[in-house]
Amino acid sequence: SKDAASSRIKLNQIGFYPKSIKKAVVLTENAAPFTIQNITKQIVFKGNLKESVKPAFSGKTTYIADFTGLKKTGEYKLYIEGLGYSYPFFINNNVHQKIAAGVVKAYYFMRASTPLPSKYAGKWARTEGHPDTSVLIHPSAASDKRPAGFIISSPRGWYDAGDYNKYVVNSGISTSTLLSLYEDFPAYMKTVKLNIPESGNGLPDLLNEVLWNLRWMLTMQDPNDGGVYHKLTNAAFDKFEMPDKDKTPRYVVQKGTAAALDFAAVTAQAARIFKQFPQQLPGLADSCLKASKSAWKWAAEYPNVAYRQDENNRKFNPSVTTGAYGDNTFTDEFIWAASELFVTTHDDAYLKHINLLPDDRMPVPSWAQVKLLGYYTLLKNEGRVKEITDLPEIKKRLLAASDELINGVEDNAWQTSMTLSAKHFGWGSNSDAANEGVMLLQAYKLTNDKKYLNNALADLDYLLGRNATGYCYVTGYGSKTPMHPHHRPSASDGVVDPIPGLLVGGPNPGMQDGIKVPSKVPDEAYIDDTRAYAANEITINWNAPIAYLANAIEALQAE
Ligand code: 9MR
Repeated sequence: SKDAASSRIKLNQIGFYPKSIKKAVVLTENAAPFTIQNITKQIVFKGNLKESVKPAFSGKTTYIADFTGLKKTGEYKLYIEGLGYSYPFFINNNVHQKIAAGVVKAYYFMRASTPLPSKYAGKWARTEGHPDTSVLIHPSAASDKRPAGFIISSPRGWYDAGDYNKYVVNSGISTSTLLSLYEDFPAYMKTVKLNIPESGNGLPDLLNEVLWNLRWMLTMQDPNDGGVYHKLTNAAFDKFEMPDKDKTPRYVVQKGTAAALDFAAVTAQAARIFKQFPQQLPGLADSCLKASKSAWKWAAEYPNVAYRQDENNRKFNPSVTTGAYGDNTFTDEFIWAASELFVTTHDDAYLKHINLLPDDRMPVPSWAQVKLLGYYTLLKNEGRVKEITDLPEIKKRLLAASDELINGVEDNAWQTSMTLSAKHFGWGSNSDAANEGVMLLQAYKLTNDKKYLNNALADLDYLLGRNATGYCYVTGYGSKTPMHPHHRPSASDGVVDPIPGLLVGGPNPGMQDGIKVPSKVPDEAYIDDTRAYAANEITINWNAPIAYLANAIEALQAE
């Protein structure tokens, strides 16, 4: 129809807050006039496109439609003569509330070891997969007390991604980011209802969901020495089938320093949060802290044990070919775990031998780069940890890195931190966009400077449609949304719609999966294809930062 949405008008397909900056980006040839129309096609706002100073990575010039001046709540479309209408969007005070809850609810759908009844899962109801009550010690993990073939129970947890394995390292940043969301915005997160089996038990639902994974993580520690197994996995990735169909043996593999420290960080953080709920969870905080301390002790004794899958596969049977999450540098993990343990215990022994400023790099967090998670924790407890002499320098560096992240954003084709550098477009680029937003929110919390909040919101706008492909990258939300994520249940359940609330990896010109993307331009290198795991998979560590970003922005809007 003549009202069909123009693929050349890109905007956040969910919407905008009355008082927030509102921009669409248009691929066109001139600074034409535009209007915003309500559902009865009345014009409520008029403006002119403005040519962006810098072109997009593709070389194309973009045009910005700024309608910040429109503050009236309602449902609208943007219209440009000759191009047509945009997708519809809303302006209202809690415009991201639904999607923000949805990206947290997504974790429920990732639960291992439990059926998902339709009462909570709707049309995506499924039977239980992977009880994991009978897991084998892999030869790479054999010890005197737990020889190869010894059986442990390690149920619960979230499936990592499109696959059905459970990895401690990746669980670390994911679980912690969700815990931080609660820790930083408790009042708002107490209001977020997820309709999960534990709802109504007196705990905030976000924490109920986190507990599903935390309880699994606790079983990944060997009580005999405090060491933590790197992952619980099938020997090989299984077929595209529903989780209950997989009956192949499950193993826990070699212990490692990264797993121990990420585990120590999460359990230390969990200890101080769950301490607030002694009635509902008697003893849990103490168990977490005990587990954290013994994992820390193990890591101090074995400070340099990398998980090297290829090496193990030359030595042990069966070989294990699932995700490696191999990381060989542990400086950042030590900083993170020490920071969490210090803030929880106030025992300065943890920081004593740690150089908090080993280099001047400020990498946006990812599963392998967790230094800033430690910095965030120290900075948000600034008042309580004054004795840390490096703290002013850490704060200075975080603000400088945030400024650097948004330097030149006004001239940028898409007006976001994400699109300022092609370097941001690797495997899981969408999680970098979200983590950039999270970092900007830390800067905002430290300074109250609106430029950080506005740019965090721009990163959310990017993820929800204001980008080169025009996708709202969260399944089940927006008008143009991924239908074929690389996700076994979504592809095997016979339901047309994928499991909702999942952030796909996003543009990645690397094509490590061998699936040709329509364009190798960094921010266009995306395809909505089930096979494309390097661009269209979903994972718990990519959903966590968008969960933080979307909910934090809702919380800050309400303040
Ligand atoms: O997200 C991980 C990415 O940073 C790595 O480059 C990639 C290759 O090692 O692996 C990604 O993690 C995958 C994991 O190994 C297995 N589950 C799916 C994850 C997302 O693709």
